Amino acid sequence: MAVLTVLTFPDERLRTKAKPVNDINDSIRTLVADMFETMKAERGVGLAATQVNVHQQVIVMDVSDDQDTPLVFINPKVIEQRGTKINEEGCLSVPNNYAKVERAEWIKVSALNEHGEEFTMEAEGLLAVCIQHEMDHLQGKLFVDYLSSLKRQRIMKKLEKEARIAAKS
Ligand code: K1U
Ligand code: ZN
Repeated sequence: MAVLTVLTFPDERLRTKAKPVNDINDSIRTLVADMFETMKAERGVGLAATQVNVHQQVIVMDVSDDQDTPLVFINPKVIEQRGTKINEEGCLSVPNNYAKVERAEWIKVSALNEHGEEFTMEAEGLLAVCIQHEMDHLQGKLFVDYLSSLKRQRIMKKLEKEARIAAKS
């Protein structure tokens, strides 16, 4: 297993639309294992393949308190949704920045797991937020896109400055 590099906003590769996976094979299962390793190393609760520069519709997640409930969503689709709720969000691709985002409060998702089996899942709370956030990544969308242009520019300048400082040291 390997810890992969997570792309950071405003990297244009984060804007790539992921393609559906048409063959769930060992290379997809290796990607899934590496994504879990990366998510844990970065102390996240979710990760989309887009964030590690792989443009296929693969998401890993574990929102459980004990980090013992891994979830894999391949080619996910929201098939029902209800209500709206505003929640604080973070993102491993927008490090150390948090903002309030409005999303559906309850969703029903269908997807394939790493064995190619179809499942549906109902979600609310952090799980629902995280699924919607990760599905946005697969469409090339980031939580900062829900903010005002001024707030997004501020975050972008701050992260670009941090990247310049890191490159010098
Ligand atoms: O970068 C990512 O897509 C992962 C992201 C998922 C997410 C969590 C919560 C709200 C929206 C999106 C994170 O893991 S953010 C960091 C985190 O570990 C965390 C955030 C909120 C609650 C618990 C953990
Ligand atoms: Zn994210």
